[in-house]
Amino acid sequence: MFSTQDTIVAIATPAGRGGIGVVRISGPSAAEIAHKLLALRQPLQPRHATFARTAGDHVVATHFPAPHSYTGEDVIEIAAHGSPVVLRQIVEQAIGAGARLAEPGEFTLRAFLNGRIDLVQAEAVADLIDAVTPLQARAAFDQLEGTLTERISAIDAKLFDLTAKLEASLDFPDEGYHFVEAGEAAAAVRQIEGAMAALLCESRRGRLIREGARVAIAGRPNVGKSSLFNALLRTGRAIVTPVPGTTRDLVIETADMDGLKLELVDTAGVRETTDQVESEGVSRARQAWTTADLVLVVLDSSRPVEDEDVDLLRETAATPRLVVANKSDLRAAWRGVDLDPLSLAVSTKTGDGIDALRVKIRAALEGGSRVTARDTAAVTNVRHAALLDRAHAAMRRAGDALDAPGGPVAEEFVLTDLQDARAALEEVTGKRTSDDLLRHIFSRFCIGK
Ligand SMILES: Nc1nc2c(ncn2[C@@H]2O[C@H](COP(=O)(O)OP(=O)(O)OP(=O)(O)O)[C@@H](O)[C@H]2O)c(=O)[nH]1
Ligand SMILES: [Mg+2]
Repeated sequence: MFSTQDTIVAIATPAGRGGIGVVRISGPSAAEIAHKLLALRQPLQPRHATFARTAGDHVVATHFPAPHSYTGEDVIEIAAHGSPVVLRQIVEQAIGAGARLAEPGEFTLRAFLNGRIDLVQAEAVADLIDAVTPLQARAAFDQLEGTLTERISAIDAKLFDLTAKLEASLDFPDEGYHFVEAGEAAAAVRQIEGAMAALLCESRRGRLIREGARVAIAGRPNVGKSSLFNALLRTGRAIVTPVPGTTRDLVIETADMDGLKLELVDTAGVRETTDQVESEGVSRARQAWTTADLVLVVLDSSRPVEDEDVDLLRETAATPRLVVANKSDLRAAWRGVDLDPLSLAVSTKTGDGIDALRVKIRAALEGGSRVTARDTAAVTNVRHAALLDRAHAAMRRAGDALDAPGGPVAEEFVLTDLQDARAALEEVTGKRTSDDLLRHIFSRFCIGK
């Protein structure tokens, strides 16, 4: 279904005006099409920038001959002035000369189909483009470099070795476990299972890097939720007034907290109300807490604790949360209140405790495993995590079968599980794929990539 026989063209730079804009042509007729378009007297020199003219602009064209190009095919890149009109004209002329408009991600798809990169690397390209924090970009770049692929290949190599020995044993049905002892096989299975578990363990951290976390702010009216939201974002994004019930809708902003992408959600203060608008706001607030990775429960320490505060603490007790006692610049009205040990005093007015709160937020989200810029070769992608999970479960079944109390079960059964594990690993790197999967993965790319 995915043909690489034709030549594709697209604008590779973002939509809109810019200093320069690049049109990329890839495929067997790329050079020929460029020739017609640029009215060249001589062929373009490989990897040399050549000044040329199209019908409507002065351009610089570069030829990357196959296989040493992004797609592994003949590629011509034409850098023109960054005018959408001019760039569109060049694309139209290329189409007139025999090219076809590229689908989203088709250049990268071709790089994959031509064996330039594997599926993990192709997905990393999209992640790199979508990265909003330096840490996300770093994790994606590591995957693009093939670090994750290497770790998976190392596991797969051991699995292959074991599978081969067990398969060979099948040819000697009477003896059983001819080329590898059952005990030895069990040890190998456990070792592979351990390596997979280690990768999976990092996937929570990886997901945090890639997808970021949602942090919702909860509390009664006027405790300073919007003030805290603004303080954490260092902006005046949400409206703050002395009037209880100021915030009525969810206010959502993305923040970069030391490289961690946070989606911060300010919510309406919870209270019993007959106001239709406010009551809708309160129900949205509750919904936001339940879908958040972490809830910041804000209390006002300058006012005595009331039943409603206790209710709120009880309501959020089961969700991962941090209790924030705001307005520490005012005289404290609390005495002997039994608060969550994780609670923290802050003042959004003076900025007191805000940095300490940031540290606590990160620690709470990371759940013990520090997310650092080093060693980011983690599993960041849900697709990869799901497949590794499947492989891991299959290895556990194989291990249990080998360690069965009545003696190891026959090789055939163990082999089924090992093959299942291998199939899952091969789906991660794309050795095994389907058109549907590829279509799904590449549909998230932009055109021209
Ligand atoms: N002294 C003092 N006042 C604060 C502090 N934080 C917020 N305030 C004040 O408390 C009032 C309410 O602040 P908001 O941030 O609007 O409170 P909120 O929880 O978002 O209120 P609703 O949106 O009505 O639920 C405003 O007058 C703020 O200036 C603080 O740390 N110290
Ligand atoms: Mg508010």
